[in-house]
Parts: sequence; C-alpha cells; structure tokens
Amino acid sequence: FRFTHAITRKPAGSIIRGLRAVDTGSPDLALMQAHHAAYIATLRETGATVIELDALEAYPDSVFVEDTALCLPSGAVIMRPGAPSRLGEAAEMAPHLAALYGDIRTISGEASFIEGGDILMTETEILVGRSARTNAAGIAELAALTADWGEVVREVHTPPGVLHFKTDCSLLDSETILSTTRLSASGCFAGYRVIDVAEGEEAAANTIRFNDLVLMPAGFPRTRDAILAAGYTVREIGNSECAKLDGGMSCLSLRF
Ligand code: CIR
Repeated sequence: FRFTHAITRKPAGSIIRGLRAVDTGSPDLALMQAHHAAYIATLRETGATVIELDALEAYPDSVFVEDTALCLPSGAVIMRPGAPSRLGEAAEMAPHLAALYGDIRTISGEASFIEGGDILMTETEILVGRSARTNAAGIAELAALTADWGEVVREVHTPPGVLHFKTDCSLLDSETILSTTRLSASGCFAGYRVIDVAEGEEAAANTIRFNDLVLMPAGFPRTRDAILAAGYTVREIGNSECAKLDGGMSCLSLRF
C-alpha cells in the first residue's frame, strides 16, 4: 500500500455508453470529471507522481484503468479483459507501462480472461477471484507468468452477481482487509484481520489504501466511522457517477 506512482485516464464523453449491470441512469460527465480531479488531487497529496492519460473515446469504460494491467515489483502484466468491448483497452495501456517497466508480460491465451478488478494483492500473495470477467485459464496464465518473479497466486471466488472480486474488498494494510460479509463469509481471508463494511453499505467495500490515506466513496458513514475507529486517515471522494457503471476507487488507477 506504499506507492510512488499511479496511472489514471481521463473519462471520455463516450462514458455514457459504459457497461453497467443495472441501468440507474447515465453518468454526468462534468460531475465525473470533478470527482476524478478530486481523486487525482488526493493521490498527489500523498507525494506520489500521478500520470493522467488522455481520454479514449473508442472505449467507454477506459477510465477504469485498473482492469487493463497488474503492476508488480518485478514487472507489469497486461491483462485480457473478459468484457469484449474492453479487450482493446489493454493494448492501449501497454506502451505506457513499457516506458516505466523493464519487464512487461502479457496474458495472451485465446481462452484466458482476467481483469485487474478481480485481483487483490497483499504483501504475501495475489488473490484472484473468478468472476464473469476472469476465468480459470486467465488465473493459471497469470500464475505461470509471474512464478519466476516469486509471486504466489491463489484462486478465490467473487460472490454471485458481483462484478469483480475487489468490488467487495480492499487491502487496508499488510494484515487488514475491508470486506463485505457476503465475501468474507467464504473464508477466503483466513489469517487476515477483516473489517466488515456496514450492512447496507456494500458499495463502500471498494476503497484504496494509498500511502497514508484510505480513499473511500462518499456516502457510507457507518463504514467510514469503522475505518476511522480502526485508526486510518480517511478521504471521502464523490463516486456517484462511476457507481452508475459499477466502478469505484480501485478501478480508477494503476498503483505501483
Ligand atoms: C465494467 O463493467 O467493466 C465497468 N463499467 C466498470 C469497471 C470497474 N472496474 C473495477 O472494478 N476494477
């Protein structure tokens, strides 16, 4: 959770056509831009360098850069998104990572699918949740590609009906995970300290610990108070527009 860099991408006007599980109305681009600017300013407040890539109109969901790659200490892995409309986003990210990393590897199996939103990295392992976007072949390929970097990949499950594994959980520090009870009940976080999000506030589970701050979506006071009570410094960021597209704090950046 200590980072020197983040990569973000400006939201495109085509965001109104972004993927969503349930249609609760189109996102408002101007409001999303304002939230995005607050998010970037907060990352910068911690001293990190934040890269802002230009909007990609051809890819409505491209603001959600997390799904395109996985940044590890030894190198970066380019993902293979399971959403057909998002497949091309990964290749758009590759040159930006190649400029920063010496070793870039790519998930390339025709039958392999994996999105960064399904991946939770802790200090000791990489948990990858199978989901509608991430399959066993994608997880196996990630494990094979990163084994010689010393990475340990563990396959877990995303709760039914939940977009990504990390929609429902976040790393708060080396031993602490914030999770919905529907996910932690599976037992996948045995050995970690788990803070449960308040009932009815499941959408608060996707936060990020970024250096000294926990960035969380605004509007979930009971979960915010639980995180504060555990001793973390919290910044609430407006997320109403990204939430219409099932997106949250982690989706908006690659962190390394
Ligand atoms: C999608 O369905 O792919 C986007 N509308 C939301 C992606 C959210 N990304 C993430 O949780 N990492």
